[in-house]
Amino acid sequence: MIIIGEKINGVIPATKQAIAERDGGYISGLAVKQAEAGANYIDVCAGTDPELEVDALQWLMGVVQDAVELPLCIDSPNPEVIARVFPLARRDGIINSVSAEGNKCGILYPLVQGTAWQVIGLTCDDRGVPGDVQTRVEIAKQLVMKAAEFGIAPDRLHIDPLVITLATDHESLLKFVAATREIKALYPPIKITSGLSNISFGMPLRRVVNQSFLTMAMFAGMDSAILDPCNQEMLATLLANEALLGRDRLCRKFANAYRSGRIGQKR
Ligand code: THG
Repeated sequence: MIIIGEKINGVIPATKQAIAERDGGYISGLAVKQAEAGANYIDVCAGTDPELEVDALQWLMGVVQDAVELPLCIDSPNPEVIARVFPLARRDGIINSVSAEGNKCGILYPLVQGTAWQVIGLTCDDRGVPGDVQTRVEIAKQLVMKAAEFGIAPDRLHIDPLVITLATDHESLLKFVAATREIKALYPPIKITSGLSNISFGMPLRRVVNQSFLTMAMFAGMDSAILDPCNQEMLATLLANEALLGRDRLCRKFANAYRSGRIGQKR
């Protein structure tokens, strides 16, 4: 599993405050903690007003890249913002995200043409987030075909089938799983990704629901996830799932994570 660490996001109140105050120590601490917990990429999302976003993201990218060797996952709903901050990235990372909305692909795919950058593609378009499986698969096809025009092969794409809150659609997980399986059947090298927290909005015991979602999504073929690797229960579930899915010979990674205190510590 590819872990994209989510902690440097202005939706988290403490991170928002650190961004507003340009508290570099706090942000670099989050980057280091996520790297130590096993993150493969560090998501950076300013979550500020559009006019402040470029400045904030540029600052975040500098702080994170000075603190850790990991590549970034540049997270903004605004493709122009991503294009402006993109030159500051010091190593090939992930663009989060394109979708079939507006001209997002037309702005962002050319940036990564001829590089090793990867791209997250959301299955939504100008009509919004589809509630059904078939429209999501159709949008994924569009994103793949458009990527091919820029020489971007499916193995560089992470499709995010945009899980809907379970409280508003009781078949949300089932649809996510069906979309995942169909998209992977069409394009075996493609990656499927997801945030973990949307599923449980409005429910009690969100952590339990999120971990169950992680387990079922991994079983269905999810390859990467945007999550908090410092959440030890979540990380333990993820590593247990890896072992159960046959990706951890002799359970060595699981045992090492336990022995080194990355999982199983009392909080
Ligand atoms: N798909 C894609 N990108 C995304 C999302 C997605 N980017 C933003 C978001 N969804 C994923 N990022 C976050 C960041 C923080 C939180 C949730 C989603 C959050 N964190 C809490 C905290 O850190 O305090 C709790 C974390 C925990 O304990 O597990 O709320 O869906 N492509």
